Amino acid sequence: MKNNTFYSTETAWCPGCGNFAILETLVSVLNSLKKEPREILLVGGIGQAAKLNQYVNANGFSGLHGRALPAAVAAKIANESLTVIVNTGDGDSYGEGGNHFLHNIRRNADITHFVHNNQIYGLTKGQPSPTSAACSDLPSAACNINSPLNPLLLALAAGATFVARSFSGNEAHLARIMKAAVAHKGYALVDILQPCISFNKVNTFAYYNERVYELEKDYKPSNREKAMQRCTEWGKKIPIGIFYQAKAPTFHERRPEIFNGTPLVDQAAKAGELPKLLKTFL
Ligand SMILES: Cc1ncc(C[n+]2csc(CCOP(=O)(O)OP(=O)(O)O)c2C)c(N)n1
Ligand SMILES: [Mg+2]
Repeated sequence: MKNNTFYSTETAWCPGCGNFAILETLVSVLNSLKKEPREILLVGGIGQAAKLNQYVNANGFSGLHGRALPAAVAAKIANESLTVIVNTGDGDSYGEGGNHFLHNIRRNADITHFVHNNQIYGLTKGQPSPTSAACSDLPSAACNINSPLNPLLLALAAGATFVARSFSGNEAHLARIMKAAVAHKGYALVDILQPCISFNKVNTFAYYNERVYELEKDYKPSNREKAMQRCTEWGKKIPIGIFYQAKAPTFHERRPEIFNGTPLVDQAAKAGELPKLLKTFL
C-alpha cells in the first residue's frame, strides 16, 4: 500500500485557520495506520471543524449539530472493525452535544474524539461557546457570561480512559497525541487548541505559542487525581499532552454475548427469529 492512500481535498476554511494543521496531521496519521479508506469512518456534527470529514477520502458521516458522538458510537456498534474518528467543534461537542459527550464517555466505545477547540462558535460567526474565557478575564464580544467549562476535567469525572490536549500550532506533538489516541482501546478525547483567526482575536497562535508547554517527560498519566489537577492549569501556562490513560473494558468487551468477536454487520440473521421476538411483546 502506498504511503499516500489518504489525502485531503480543497476546503472552505479561512486561509490561516488552525483547522488546516489538524486536517493535514490527521491525513498523515491515517497514512501511518496502513489501512484502506473503507476501513476508516470520519464523523462530524455541524460547524467548521465538523466539515473535516468532507475533505478526506475516507467514509464520512455528518450528523446534526451536537450529535456526532451518538452517530459514531452507533456505527462502531454495528461494525466494530471500523476505525471511527470524530472531528467536531467545541460548541458541537461540549455545548449542543454536552449530554451526548457525558454519556458516551461512560460507554467507553472504542472511538476517537478530536475536538477542534477554538473557544467560539466559528461557523455562525463568533458567539461564545462553553470554553470561551470568562468575561471578567476577557474584554471581548465573544466572552462567557457563564462559568467556562473545562472539558478535560469533565471527561475525567465521567470516567474517560484517555484524556489529552494538543495544539494545532505544534504538528509534531499533535501527530504523536493523535496516534496514541487512535491506538487507545476505548473512548479517547483530544481537546485541540485551534485558533479561529476570523472570530477569536484573543486565543490566537501568538497567545498559545506564549503559553503552551508540554507535560514533563516524567509525568505519569496513570494518576486520575493528578490529571484532574494538571488539566485545570490554565492562564499564563497551558500544559499539553496525555493527562490520563487507563485500561478499562470497552463497550464491546462488556457485551460478549452480543458481539462475540464478530461485527454485527457480519452476523447472519437467524431465520424465524423476528416473529419469535415480536411475540415476546404480546
Ligand atoms: C440544532 C442546531 N442548533 C444550532 C445550529 C447553528 N449552528 C451551526 S454550527 C454552530 C456552532 C459551531 O460551533 P463549533 O461546534 O464550535 O464549531 P466551529 O464552527 O467553531 O468549528 C451553530 C450554533 C444548528 N445548525 N443546529
Ligand atoms: Mg468552535
